[in-house]
Amino acid sequence: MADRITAARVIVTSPGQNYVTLKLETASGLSGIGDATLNGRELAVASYLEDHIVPMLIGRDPARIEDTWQYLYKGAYWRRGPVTMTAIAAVDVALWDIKAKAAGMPLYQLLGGASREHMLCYTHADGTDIAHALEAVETKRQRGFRAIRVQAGVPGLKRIYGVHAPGESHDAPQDAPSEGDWDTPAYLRLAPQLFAAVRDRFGPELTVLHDAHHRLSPNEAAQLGRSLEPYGLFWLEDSVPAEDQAAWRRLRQMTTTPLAVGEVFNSIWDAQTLITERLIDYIRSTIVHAGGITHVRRIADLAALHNVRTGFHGAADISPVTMGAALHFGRWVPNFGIQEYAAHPAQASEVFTWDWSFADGYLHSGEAPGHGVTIDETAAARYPYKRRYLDVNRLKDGTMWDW
Ligand code: CS2
Ligand code: MG
Repeated sequence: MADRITAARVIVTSPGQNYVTLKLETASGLSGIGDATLNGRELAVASYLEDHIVPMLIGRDPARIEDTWQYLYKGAYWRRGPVTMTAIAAVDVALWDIKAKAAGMPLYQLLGGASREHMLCYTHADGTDIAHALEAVETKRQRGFRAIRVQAGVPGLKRIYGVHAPGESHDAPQDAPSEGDWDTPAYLRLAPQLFAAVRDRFGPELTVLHDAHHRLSPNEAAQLGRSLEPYGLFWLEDSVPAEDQAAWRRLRQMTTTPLAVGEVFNSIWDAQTLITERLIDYIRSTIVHAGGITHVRRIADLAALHNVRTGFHGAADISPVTMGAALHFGRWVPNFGIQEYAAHPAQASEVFTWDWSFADGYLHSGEAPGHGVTIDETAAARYPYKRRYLDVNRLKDGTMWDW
């Protein structure tokens, strides 16, 4: 007799970072979890799940992953969007977790088995200036990382993107976003100096990456890409706004620096032109924000046909649950490129347990049945939700800019 879903709970917790997790339980005693974290808009997804999806899940056969995906996607009528696709992803990943546990297999076996034993990952090295960025690179190298994203503060600006000012709390509740400032010409002068210094100190073999966070025009991004060509970046990420496909077309003609984009995408339709016209080298859409394993598998297959590789988003707001799912996916996906890995806050390990691990520059999926990540609901309750926002950014004259 088919199993059925008997319980579905949304767990919102903030162990140093807000995480939303969906837990499903079945009549046969299995359980699975999926990540539903949308940084800065967490409660919208929690409500979408609790108020609209959970009632539909009770009684469904957990084995019918594809049908459930189509039911939630087509059934909503209002397709796509980050809230919808993150909610669908949470259900999808929890169902894959259950299916793999029912089979007694690590999840990557259900996807088609291992294409590799471990996944190359990159982490972040940020410095308030070039000298501090080089120190940060050295620290990360000593921890075993072989690939490092390097960002440095731009002279005259308050902060490096995504990095809070000294003394500013990372997890105090907020009623409004922090504000940063931005100066494109100053940034375009700094970036080649930064990577010249990185190559000078660490030599040609270190794998280096850089993220421009959607702040440039095509022409500015082309100047940046060209000025970085001598330093052989693994990729230049999010140089122009992700949704401006014509901008990518122009940029692609103007630089040979490899290009990555997609952390803000939530469906294959966001990436279709970029992939099929081969305007990018790496697609960063990840499981939690792009409809789960069921949908990201379609994106990865389209990418494989067009010689585009994966490079999934893995900042600290990508919960340990998505990291587990991404590493099982990465174990299988033939066109794997790299996995981002910025460590989670220390308290996250009180709430989640995970079977994946890092050693010597690589991430390992683990061999536990399912995706190998669990949540302790009692520990989660000790860390109540705190309203937090992603930063916003303004030009020096006050104009709202991309962050
Ligand atoms: C960044 C992230 O990791 C990255 O590449 O762009 O820091 C991103 O800004 C956050 O994860 C957004 O939640
Ligand atoms: Mg990024």
